[in-house]
Amino acid sequence: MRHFVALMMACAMLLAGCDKDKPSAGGSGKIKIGFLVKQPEELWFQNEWKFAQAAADKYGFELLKIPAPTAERVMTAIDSLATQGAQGFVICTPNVKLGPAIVLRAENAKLKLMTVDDQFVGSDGKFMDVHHMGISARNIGKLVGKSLLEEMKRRGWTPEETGAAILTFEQLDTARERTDGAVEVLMESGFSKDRIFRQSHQTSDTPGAFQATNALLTTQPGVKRWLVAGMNDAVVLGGVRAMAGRGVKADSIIGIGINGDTAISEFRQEGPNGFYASVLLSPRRHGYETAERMYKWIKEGVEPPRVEYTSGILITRDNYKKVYEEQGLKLD
Ligand code: FCA
Repeated sequence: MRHFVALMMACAMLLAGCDKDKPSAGGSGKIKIGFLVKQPEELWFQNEWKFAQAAADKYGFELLKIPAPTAERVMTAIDSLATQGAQGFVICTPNVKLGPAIVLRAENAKLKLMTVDDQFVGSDGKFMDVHHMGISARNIGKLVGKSLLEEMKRRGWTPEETGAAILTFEQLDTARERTDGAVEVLMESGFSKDRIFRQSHQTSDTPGAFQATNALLTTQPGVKRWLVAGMNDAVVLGGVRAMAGRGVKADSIIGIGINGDTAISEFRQEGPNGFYASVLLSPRRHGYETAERMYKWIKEGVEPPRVEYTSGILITRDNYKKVYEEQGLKLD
C-alpha cells in the first residue's frame, strides 16, 4: 500500500511538471519569444539581447536568448522553441542562404518569424519577403568613406601616400554594401583605384580581419599611411591591430568601424590609437523594437513593418559620451 501511495504521488508530480511545460500557444501561459543570434560573443549581439530583455521585462513575456552560430544550431533551436511552447522568434542567421530552410521550419513549427541585421536570401539570390529590421548599409558605408577622407585631409595626408585597406566579407549583403559604400565615396573624391586594397576575410570577427590584414600588408610593404574600413568594429579592430603589429605607427592609421561598440574600449585607451571613429548603430532599436514587434504581432495581431533600415551616427573619442547619452545608451 505504501508503495502504491508513493507511486501515485510520483505520477501526480510528474503530471503537474508536464502540465507546467505544456505548449502555451493560445492558452493563458506567458508568451515566449526566441532571440537567436549568429555570434553571441560579439558585443553587438549581447547588446541586442540586453535590449530585447528590456522589452520582455516591460511587456511580461519570456525571452529565450539562443546562441545560433551554425545551421544545425538554428534548426535545433527552432524545434526546441516549438516544444517549449514559444510563439515566435527573431533571428540574425549565421548564413543568409539558410533563409528558405528556416522559413519552412518555422512554418512547420507554427512560429512567427522576423529577421534582424542580416536579411534572408532566397534561392533566386534575392532578399526574401520576411519581416526584417536591418541597417541602411550603403549610406552607413558612405558615411565611413566621407569621414575617412575628412580626417585624412585634416591630417594633411595626400591620396598618393595613403592606402585604403577595405576589409570585405562579400558573402553577406549588409557587409558588402557597407564596404562598397565606403569605396564609392573614396573613388568619387579622386582616391586612386590602385590605392584601394580590397582584402576579404574568412570569418567576420577580429581574428579573421587580423589575418586578412597581415596578408595585405605583406603584399604592400611600401604603404606608410593607411585608412581602414570594414563591416563592423570587430573587423576594423583586427585591421588596426595587425597594422600596429607590423610597425605602422598609430598616428599613420585612420580606422573607422561600424556598430559603435568595440570602438568604445579603444576610445578609452590612453595614447595614440589607430581606431579613430565608428558609426554608432542602434542596438536598442534592433533588440528592443524587434522583440516588441514580435510580441505585439503574437499578442495583438499587429503585423510589424515588412522592412525597415535604421541609420547611424559618427562617434569619435571626442563626442562618444555625449552621443551615447543623447541616444539613451549607457556606457558600461
Ligand atoms: C551584422 C554584423 C553586426 C552588426 C549588424 C547590424 O549582423 O555582423 O556586427 O553590424 O550587422
